[in-house]
Amino acid sequence: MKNKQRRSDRKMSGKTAVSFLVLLSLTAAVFSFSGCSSQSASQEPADSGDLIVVGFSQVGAESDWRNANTRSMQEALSSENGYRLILDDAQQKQEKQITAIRNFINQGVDYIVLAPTRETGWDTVLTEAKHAGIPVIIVDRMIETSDQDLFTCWVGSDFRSEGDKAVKWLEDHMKDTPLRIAHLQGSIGSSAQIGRTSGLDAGIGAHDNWSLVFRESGDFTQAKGQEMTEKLLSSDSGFDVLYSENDNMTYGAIEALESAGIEPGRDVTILSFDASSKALHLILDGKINYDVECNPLHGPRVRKIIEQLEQNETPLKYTYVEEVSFDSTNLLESVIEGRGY
Ligand code: GYE
Repeated sequence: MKNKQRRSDRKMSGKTAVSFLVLLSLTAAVFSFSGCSSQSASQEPADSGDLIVVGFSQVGAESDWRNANTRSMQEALSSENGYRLILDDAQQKQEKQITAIRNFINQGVDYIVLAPTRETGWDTVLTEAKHAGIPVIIVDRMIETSDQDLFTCWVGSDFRSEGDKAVKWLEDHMKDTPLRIAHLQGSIGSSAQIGRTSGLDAGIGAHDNWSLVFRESGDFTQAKGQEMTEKLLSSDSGFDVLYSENDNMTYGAIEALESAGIEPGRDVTILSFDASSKALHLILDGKINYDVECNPLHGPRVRKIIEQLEQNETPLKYTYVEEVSFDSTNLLESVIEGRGY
């Protein structure tokens, strides 16, 4: 088995490299202090005995969804479960992810897991990983590449179908009403943004009496969601619906609306994505009308894929997670309690 072999090779070469590194880092410590946490991707060789070493390049910490996703990976790929997880937080920057992947390659990790900030621009670095013989598992968002062999498999959500669900809910609940729609987009170029935006665009294209009155990116953060909603409120556009591509931007939008004396969920129909427990409480409070679930708990799914690869089995190339959605008619307290994010 390729990766088991890699682990034993690493164990041997790691011993030499580690003593060299101890010397090197002692010298370096005299001159500098990097402030890096032990979990970040450094140049240190991955000497972890029999543990399976996984380098995880995470998008950032921009949302509750993202933090739940990070926790899920940490729990599933823990040392008790036989893993050493090297987590790198890219602070929503693709360049940082590319550097992290190169560091993982230099460290000789067994697997690379990538949650990509955006869809395009991965071919060069993934070719490097391929040449190093390191399997790459893509998680959450998708990448766009002409060479499907640059990654082993992908697990995540169908973002276009999430957008379609929100549009369908609007059709069902606001029937023939003319709708002025304000749109908060996620991080531009990410699959989550592309899919959710294309669902809305298709909906607008299919209804003569729906119009898009505002569109800005809130980068999936609460602060920017609030800022962009304030911008919307200071413009002249009236709006009936706010289509917000994640819950954190929605929380920011709700703050801005309430400060302006507008009742979210009543004066304006609010559609959101992720369905984290805080947002589900806001449905019960009547402030969010509809929330499309996007499940962040990918840790066990990634672990299962790695276990398959360790057994020389071939995991499915694409795994779409099943997801539901909620409004006040199907949401029960018990759903929120057992949620995990
Ligand atoms: O919806 C958002 C996060 O890629 C599905 O990224 C993920 C999105 C999620 O920041 O909250």
